[in-house]
Order: sequence, then C-alpha cells, then structure tokens
Amino acid sequence: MKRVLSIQDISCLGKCSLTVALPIISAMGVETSIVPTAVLSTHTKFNHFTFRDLTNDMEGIKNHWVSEGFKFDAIYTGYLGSKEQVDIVSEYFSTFGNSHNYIVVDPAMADNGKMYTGFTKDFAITMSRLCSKADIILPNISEACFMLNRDYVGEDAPLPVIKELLTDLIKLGSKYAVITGVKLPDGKLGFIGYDSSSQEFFMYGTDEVPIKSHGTGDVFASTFTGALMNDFSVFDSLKIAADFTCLCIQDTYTDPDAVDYAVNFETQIPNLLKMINNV
Ligand code: PXL
Repeated sequence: MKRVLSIQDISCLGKCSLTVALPIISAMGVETSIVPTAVLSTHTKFNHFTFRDLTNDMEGIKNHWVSEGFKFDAIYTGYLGSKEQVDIVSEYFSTFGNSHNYIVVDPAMADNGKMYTGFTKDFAITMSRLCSKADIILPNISEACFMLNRDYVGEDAPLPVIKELLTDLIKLGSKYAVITGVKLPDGKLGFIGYDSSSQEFFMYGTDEVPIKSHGTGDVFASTFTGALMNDFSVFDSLKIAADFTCLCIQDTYTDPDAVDYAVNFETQIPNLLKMINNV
C-alpha cells in the first residue's frame, strides 16, 4: 500500500486540512501518516478560535521516523502556521523527498485577494521558497499573486494573465505549477497548469456552481494526491480532483441542511471511488 505524509493543521471543527486529507486519501486506499502542525478549535474563518502551536513537536517526530527508517510515496503539505514551520517542513522534504516520490505543496494562506487571518504578505515569500522544492504546487489566484509579490489580478483574470503568473511560478522551481479556481475561456471553472518538461500549458474545468465554498482547495489537493497514489497521471489526477470537488460543491448547494463553513465531501466519497475504479 502506498503511504502519504500530510503536514498541516487540525481544525477540530471546520472540515479542512487534516480532517479532509485523512478521510479522502484513506478512502482512496492509501495509508495516510500525518504531522499535525497546530490544533485549532475551528478554521480561521470563525472568530475567537483557539490555536495550539505544535511546532516544537515537529522535529522530534521527524527524527523518530528517520531512526525507524520510514519512507513515503508522497509528501503533501497544506496550511502551515508560521515561517518557522515552513523551514521545518523544508527539512522534511530534504529528509524524506527523493526521485521516486512526489512532493505536493498547496500554499493554503489566502483567498479572494486577502491573506487568511494571522498571516502577513511576508509569509507568502517564505511559502514561495517551499514551493521551489515541490514537484507540484497548487496555489489559487490570490496565493499565486502573493507568492510572486504582485498585485492581486482578481478572480476573473483573463487567460494571458493567468499564463503569465504560471510562467513566473514555474521559475520558483517546481516541475508543475497549477493555479486552481480559474474561470476558463469556455465559461467553466477549473485549473490551468504548466508542465516544465513539456513546456506546455493545460487546463480543465467543470460547470460553475453559484456558491462560494470554504475548504474546496483542501478537498482538491487531497483528492489530487490520492489519485496520484492510484497511479493516475498528473493531468488525470487533477481532473479527478476537479470533478470530485465540483460534486462536493453541487451536493452542498442542493442540501438545505448543509453547513455554511465547508463542503459536503463525505456524501460524495462513493462517487470518488467509482471515478478511480472506472466504474
Ligand atoms: O482550508 C484552508 C485552511 C486550513 N487550515 C486553517 C484555515 C484554512 C482556511 O481558512 O483557517 C486553520
């Protein structure tokens, strides 16, 4: 069985980061090891959340695993709470990364032109250095702009502007740069990516559902990593992630009892398994 290491926070209530990565990747038949970077009562869109920083545990966990000889088929990181944590994650990449496994960085820190609560723009530059060590990076438009120290181009940025962001992002050093949550020329919502080896752009989208949902980036990145571990190509894994995220948003949109702080991913897991099993 393939084994993924996911490094991000636990928001106890809020359906994001590890409470999304663990169920999705595990359901896809992949062992999921975790390094929780912090425990929050909720994600940071709520007011008055508690935050217990676990930075001091991160090195000890790594050293124990080195002594046990553990190996990983992918390392997938999401929300990280401080520059110090980014530096420690970078050491995880140096220790456990190799030419056979994938490093996936979702630089979860901003949306709609604004950094999440608790982050400064400076943090984005630190995150861009972590992206340079990844195989695949998955920023949204806001995160791409902040990491490149550029003005926010807006959610409706035209294709040439997104392509320019991608050619700048790829210079950071990853093999693939993929911007998520992009309005495509055919009116769909999806991703546009750039492959540094073929030097080609690629894109894919699904019908846009008229709600703004939270935690979709985490659903997307977790599903992408799980699909990669099921031996789908990078493009097919991104496509599966986009299709699954769209199903989760549609389910949330049509469910009168849906919460307003996250998407219904749980109900759609059987459909995800059909997608990866081609049934
Ligand atoms: O979904 C990204 C995310 C992860 N973790 C925490 C967050 C957010 C987004 O707001 O606050 C703690």
